[in-house]
This record gives sequence, C-alpha cells and structure tokens, in this order.
Amino acid sequence: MRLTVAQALVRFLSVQSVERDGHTNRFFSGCLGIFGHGNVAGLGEALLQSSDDLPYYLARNEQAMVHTAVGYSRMSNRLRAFACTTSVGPGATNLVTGAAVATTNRIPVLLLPGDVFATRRANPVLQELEDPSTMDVSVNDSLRAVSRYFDRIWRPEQLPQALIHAMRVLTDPAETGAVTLALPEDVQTESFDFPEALFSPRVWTVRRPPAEVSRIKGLATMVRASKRPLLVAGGGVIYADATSVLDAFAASSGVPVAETQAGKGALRFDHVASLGAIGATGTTAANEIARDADLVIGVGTRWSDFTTASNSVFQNPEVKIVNINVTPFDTTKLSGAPIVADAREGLTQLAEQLVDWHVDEAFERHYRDLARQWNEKVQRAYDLGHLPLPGQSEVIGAVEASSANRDVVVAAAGSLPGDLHKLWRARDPKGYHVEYAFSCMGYEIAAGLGVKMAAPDREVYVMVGDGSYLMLNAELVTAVQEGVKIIVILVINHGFQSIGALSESVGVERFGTKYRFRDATGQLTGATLPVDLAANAASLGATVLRAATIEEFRDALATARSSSMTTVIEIETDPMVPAPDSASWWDVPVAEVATRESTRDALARYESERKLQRDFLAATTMPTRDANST
Ligand SMILES: Cc1ncc(C[n+]2csc(CCOP(=O)(O)OP(=O)(O)O)c2C)c(N)n1
Ligand SMILES: [Mg+2]
Repeated sequence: MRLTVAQALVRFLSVQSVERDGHTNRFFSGCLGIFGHGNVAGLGEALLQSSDDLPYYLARNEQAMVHTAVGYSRMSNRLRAFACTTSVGPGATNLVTGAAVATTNRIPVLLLPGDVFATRRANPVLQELEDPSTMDVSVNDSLRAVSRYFDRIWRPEQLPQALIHAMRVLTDPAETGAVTLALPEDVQTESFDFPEALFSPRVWTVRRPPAEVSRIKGLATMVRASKRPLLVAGGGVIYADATSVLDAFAASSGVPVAETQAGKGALRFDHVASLGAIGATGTTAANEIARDADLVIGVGTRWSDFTTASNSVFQNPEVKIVNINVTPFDTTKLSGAPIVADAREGLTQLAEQLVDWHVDEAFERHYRDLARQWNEKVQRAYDLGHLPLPGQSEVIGAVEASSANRDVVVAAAGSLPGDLHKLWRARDPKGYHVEYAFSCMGYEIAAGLGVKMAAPDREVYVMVGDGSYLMLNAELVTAVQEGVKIIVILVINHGFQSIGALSESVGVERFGTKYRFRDATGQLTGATLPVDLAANAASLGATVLRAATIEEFRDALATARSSSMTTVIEIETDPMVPAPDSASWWDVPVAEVATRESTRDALARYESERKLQRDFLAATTMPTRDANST
C-alpha cells in the first residue's frame, strides 16, 4: 500500500486495540499536537486525511499536551492513550518533562516529535542542534532518558518493527511509560509500499500474570504467623482494577490497608480496614500501624520516599516485607520477598489461601480506633473557621462536600498533594488523581482536561496553587475550545507555601519563595505583587468566580457545578495554617556548615531525625513450602 510514512503511522495507530478481561477497545483515542515545519507537512497531512479515524486536538504547549495524555490514560486505567505530535527543536524538547511524568507514573503515551532531515540535504534545518563531533545526535536524544522505548525512523522500512515494539511497551503493565518515535521531517513525507498486513486490526492483550502458587502459599503462611500485618496499596491496585478484590479481602481478613498517593481511593475512606494515606503525607493511623507492623505487604507500589517516609515509616526491627507487583523492578525494593504478579490476580490468590483467617480482634479494634481519631481530625481541619483568610484544609473540605461520589479531584505539586493525601475522603477508585511520582507543577489543568475527556460523566475538580497556575495554565484555552468543562480551584497564597514551609524546616527561612517585591533589604520580602490570576483566567476564556470567604466559595462551587462552562474559582488562603501533622518525616539534607542559627538548629533536628532511617538491607525470606507439609 503506497503511503507516506506519516500516513502509514496514523493508519496503524487507528487500528490498534487492547483487550483485558474479555473487553476490547481502541487504544488510541486521538492525537494531540502542535504543528511546525517539523510535522505540518508529514503528520499534519496524514492527520487531516484521517481525522475520522484519529481525531486531532490542538494543544497550547507540548509539555502540557503530554500531561493531558497522561491524565486521560491514567483515568482509563492505562487501557486508552493519546499520541502527541510536535515539530522539530523546541516543540520536541518541550516534551521532555511530560515524558518524565508519564514514565515515572508508568502511564502510556506515544510521543511523535519531528526530527532533523535524514537526507541532510538542507542542513542545518531551522532549530537543529548541530553537534560538531557527530551528525547522529539531535535534541530528540534528550528524550531517551525519559522514554521506555525510543526509536528514530531514518528509513520507511524501519517503521513496521518500531511500531510493533512501541505497542508492546505501551500496552505492557510492567514496561509502560513514554514511548518516543522520532520522525525526521523528510522521512514523514516519503512514500513507500507498506505491506497490507501492517494495517490489519491488531488486539494487544494486557497481561495479568498470576503469582507462582508456592509464593502465595509462602505469603499466606507469613500472614497467619503475623500479629500486626499491614497492606500498602499503590497505584497498581487501581490500574489492575483490583479494588473490589482488595475491599473484600481487607473486610474478611481484617488486614488494615494504607494507601500511597497513586493508590489512594483503592478503598473508600470509611472502609472498616482503611487507614488512609501512609508516609510523609500520611495519617497518624497509618503511620502508627506502619511503625510497629511485623509484616508489610506492598501491592502495586513503587515505594517512593514519600510512601516510606524516606525509609523511616517501618520501625519494627523484625518487620518482614513482601512485594506483589507486576513490575519485577519494584518487587525487590526494601529487600522484600518478591512476588511478580498482577495486583488483582495476586490478591485473589492470597484471599483464597486465607478465607478462614482473621487478624487478632484487639489489633483490629486498635487500628479502627486510630482511623476514627484521624477522621475526626479531618473534620476539624475541614471546619477550622480560620480568619480572616481560611486555611487550605477548609477549601479542601468545601470541595469534598460539594462533590459527588464519582467526581474526581486532580492535583500535582505544592502543598495541595500532601494536604489532599491526608484529608481527601476518597469515595471512588478513580476519584482521587494526584500526580506524585514527578510532582510536576503545571500538570494540574492540562491533566484535568484529559481526565474529563476520559470521564465526561464525572465532575472534575482541578486544585492548583498560584505557583503551578503561573507555570502552565494555557490548556484552559484548549478546554474552552473543545467545550470540555473542568472546575479549577485556584488557591492564592502569594508564592510557594509548600517550599516555604520546607525551607523553614531546613533553616533557610522561606528565602525566595514569596511573590513579593524586592525591598530595602534586597530580598523578596516587600509588598505583595499586584498579580491578578483570576483576570488572567478570564482572559483565556474561562468563566471566573472570585470567593472572599468559605461561604462564598461554597456558593461558587455550586454555581460552577451547575454550569456547562470551564470555571475557575479563585480563593485566597492563609499559607501559615498547616494541615494536621502526620507524625512522619522526609529526608531533605540540611547544610552541614552554616552561619545562621536557624540552619544550625535545623541540622541538629535533621541529624536526630535521621536516626529513624533504616537501610532495609536485611532480606525478607519466605517459607519455601507450606509449614504443614514439612
Ligand atoms: C516544574 C516544577 N518546578 C519546581 C518544583 C518544585 N516545587 C514543588 S512545589 C513548588 C511550589 C508550588 O507553588 P504553588 O503551586 O503556589 O503551591 P503552594 O506551595 O503554594 O501550595 C515548587 C517550586 C516542582 N515540583 N515542579
Ligand atoms: Mg502558592
């Protein structure tokens, strides 16, 4: 079939499907893009021809369009995805941060940057890097480090194999992330006789590997022997659609469950075995149970430093750790005993082994009591009544109260992720969407757009700080253009509340974290800047509501819900009102020599807190056969 490389690529993408649990759907829902000379004549022409098969969406910023793609695919449990096309040069390098978000969060997205001429006949093309030592490098090589598969299509013949490898990686739950196919500008337009078979519909089965039976039996033996077990649910539980199995297992066994950022929502917040968030932004309930746990079962978690409180959350010297994960890489973390398995399969197998078993009742009463105490603390934080400006926890409480069970809250960076992790009352496995692998400022609005595109029947609340808003707000225009409604809660606190508090804790006195004029001291500690972000949002076409009090904020939320338009609600909060404490820690090293007393004090605190950090080098060994059969 005589096609250009770009036409062949688009035709191939439009006939790829995935199947899981007997359900099949198209994998690519469309292509996001920004055109320039590096893709307008190649992919631009192909997408124009095929706009019925692969709809095109015009984005405003290449980084942001990857966020949109990530939000969409995460909301779809990785079973649907977007391709993203860019020009050569800055359009392509703008992808790097987005690609890192996709790869760190293990979310599939196909990146299609334009690249320099393969023929080199008009070198250097506009925006070409030019490395004097080789002609074999372009700016797109910066995408290698952040891609799970990277290929450059120098010749049309290379396309078929590259496409098949791209699909393999995108649809594999262990390998998935950003996949980059760099497409030289001239090659995109080159025609070639592609074999017809390349364009026959293909169905990629998303695998669900079960655990080896001996491993699950070994784990069951360990659970039976444990007095204080804890299950830590990560994002893998949600992506694998294992939440009902987890719900039933936790209820029947009484094993308490704590959740990572990506795993939050795996259980409803009021489930009898739910301890809520764990780690540096965890609940006191989860962190207290984690501290003394004698057996920790990590399911679908990558054990980030926030989850482990920088390796300080588990303090029992005898603690045993077992990791159930579809990604072998994650299963040996913390020297845990590895079980490579899909989260739903592994949990189903474990539940079958433990039908007759339940945790000690005193332990169960104890953790339920701790969970109840935390939930009361959450209510108090929601109802703080702080004046003149509300605390951020009150804003979160008002959003929670206005939302329906299936609605979605989206956040990524600043103080909101930590506060939401602690305080949001998750009521649906897809209702909590905080990007906290890369914690990328600017993810929020762009991803919210993707989330809403994936779930048009849910209200999507994007919670964004003024710093993140300033960094990347342009996809509001895309939301307006496409008629995709999101509700954006813009939290004004004149700078970086999160980094300000962190700065203070490491003895750096909130230096350089405020949106204030430079004053006579030479520092940014003068009057507040006259920046009006709500006016900015209005200028981009959004409906804007300004709330001066929590009461006005509640009214604004009701107005926004009843509207069909993308609405930005601005509310100012007091950055000095913290969320309830986690009784936890995060390792951020402090200057070892300093002139300031604040820094020296911080160092003393840091050195004492570091004593809680453990190395987790002692391997957990698993009973190799059923204890009864030896
Ligand atoms: C792209 C990017 N740059 C820098 C950071 C480091 N950082 C984390 S939070 C933050 C400040 C966020 O400010 P804002 O959105 O206003 O939230 P607040 O801290 O005030 O809640 C910064 C600079 C980051 N996470 N992402
Ligand atoms: Mg801020």
